[in-house]
Amino acid sequence: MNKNRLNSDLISILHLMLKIRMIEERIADSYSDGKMRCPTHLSVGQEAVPSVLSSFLNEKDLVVSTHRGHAHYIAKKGSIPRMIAEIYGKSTGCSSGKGGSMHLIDKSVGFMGTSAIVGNSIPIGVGLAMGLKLMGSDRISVIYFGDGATEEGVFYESLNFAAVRELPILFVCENNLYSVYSSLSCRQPKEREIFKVAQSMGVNALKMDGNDTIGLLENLDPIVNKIRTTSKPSFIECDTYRFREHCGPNFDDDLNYRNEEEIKLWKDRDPIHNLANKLGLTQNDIANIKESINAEINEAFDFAEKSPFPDTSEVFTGEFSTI
Ligand SMILES: Cc1ncc(C[n+]2csc(CCOP(=O)(O)OP(=O)(O)O)c2C)c(N)n1
Ligand SMILES: [Mg+2]
Repeated sequence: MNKNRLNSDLISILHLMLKIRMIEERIADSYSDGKMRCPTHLSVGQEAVPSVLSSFLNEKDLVVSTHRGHAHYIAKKGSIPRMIAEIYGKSTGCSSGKGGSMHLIDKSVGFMGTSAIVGNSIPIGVGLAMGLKLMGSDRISVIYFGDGATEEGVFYESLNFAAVRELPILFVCENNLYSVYSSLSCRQPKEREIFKVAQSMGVNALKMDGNDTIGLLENLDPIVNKIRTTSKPSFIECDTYRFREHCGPNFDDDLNYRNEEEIKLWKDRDPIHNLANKLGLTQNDIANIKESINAEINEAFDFAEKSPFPDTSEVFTGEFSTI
């Protein structure tokens, strides 16, 4: 990639990472107002992977995600006012106010949904890829999931099916080392690596530093290209870390399930600060970018606050199943 292209891509990625972080921090700051009545899982600290990946996806590519899906939704260009309205339970929300933070969908940009059931969106992303393949398109399906989801049976079935049917899928495992308060080291054999499980099942799989924006940008380009041209799946395991509590707007480090040294190590690896430093941006430059993003966030929250709640007549509409 030439240097100018690299720099302009990195500025856009920094902008997107900042936007995701600022939106989530505004959610955290406003949560105690009591107007967002759904559980919310923030991705603060984990912005790099979806932000970089967005450079290689277009509107027609399909994405599914998890309970921790705000960053994935925003990076796929899902409507921000409609996401905030969804978290406020308003009828203008992207799921008509009935899903909340863990059930985001914006089909107009190929964001096909998130789910509160760990591992549940993996087979949905595989089915979407099968549809794309049958249509003979070069679109791809991206499936985001956490390290905890790799402990679900459906993860193995889905990988096997994707490998044997040669489906155009990018499996993205965001390994933040924890499932709720349980560390990976007490849930999976210490010497086993997640990406090697995918490799052993016949899927092209690599491990990456999920906080190294430049490394991600260089590595993801050929991987996404390969999926489009060969229509075969690839798997990436990206190490990363959430800065806030598992679920909610606060910090849960007082519970001592993560030690101080580890938290500090990952805070030093903050993808936003590190990229801003590498690009030589001053505090003033960052303040200017933040100002433009703030206006957009204010509008989104204003839209959500002013929107109506769904009417009771809508209780049984738009659901997967009705009685
Ligand atoms: C099938 C199922 N089992 C358990 C839960 C409870 N649960 C909610 S989030 C979560 C952690 C999942 O960890 P991971 O996949 O690593 O995602 P992360 O929260 O770290 O982003 C668990 C166990 C659930 N929602 N669904
Ligand atoms: Mg995890």
